Amino acid sequence: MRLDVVSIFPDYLSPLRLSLIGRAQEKGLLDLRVHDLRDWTHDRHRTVDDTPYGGGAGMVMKPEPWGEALEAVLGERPCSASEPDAASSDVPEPEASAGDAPEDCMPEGSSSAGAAGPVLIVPSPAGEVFTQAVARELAAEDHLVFACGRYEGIDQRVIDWAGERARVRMMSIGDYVLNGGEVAVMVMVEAIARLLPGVIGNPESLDEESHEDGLLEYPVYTKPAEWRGREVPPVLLSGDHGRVARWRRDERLRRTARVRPDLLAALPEEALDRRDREV
Ligand code: 6GU
Repeated sequence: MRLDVVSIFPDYLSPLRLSLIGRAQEKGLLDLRVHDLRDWTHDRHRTVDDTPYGGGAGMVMKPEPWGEALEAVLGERPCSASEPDAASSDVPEPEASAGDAPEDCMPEGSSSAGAAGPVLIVPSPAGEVFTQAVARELAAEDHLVFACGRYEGIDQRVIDWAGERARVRMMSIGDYVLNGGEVAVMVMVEAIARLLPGVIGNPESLDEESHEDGLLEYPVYTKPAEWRGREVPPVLLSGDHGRVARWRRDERLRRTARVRPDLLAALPEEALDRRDREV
């Protein structure tokens, strides 16, 4: 998967070089590129903001640098030989003339069949809420571009213009306000990248996680069996896999009812059986 992030604080994104996401990049599962918006300014002060039309507090990000930045990262499609995909190396490919990009690499107008083009994600507290379901949708894409706004946001015309060359999604990570999109992008990239095949060592560990099936996860325990007078629930030491599974499901149901009754209420009818309803 190709990921581009445009920001006036590219260093903010450096934690993405660490840990599992960093390793995914080394393994070629992820091609993450962070760009400095100011590289697309042309004045001496590398200006990216200006006062809002109509007045009011704060500053608005100017459209010109964003237009050039997005032209560069949305247009620059990984359709030549740039995608690290070992499995496809034995598939015969029509000879690609190195250097000149084929015209079907541009997502303009009627894009070629199959290639849906990049998704542009604009982090904003005014966006739709980023959920595990959205993370799953985005994990199926080939190319995501994140446009990090600061100040009061980006001139709306940039978003409208981008909508003609990419699928655009304004995304919020929750009902609170951050100073800019960078931290939200870190959150989204981590949530998306861990769903890509090969990023997480044991993919079964994804199945019963909170927010995958609408229930929160069960509490977990490890050795020692007694710690500071507190014992591990005996059922977990019983070796009875059926009882363990039932206990874990009960704990998930109880925990969800206690801390997130909204999630329980949103479950489809068939998600709970008669036994579940007795908990
Ligand atoms: Cl994506 N951006 C900002 N600035 N604030 C937020 C947010 C995003 N999501 C929640 N709050």
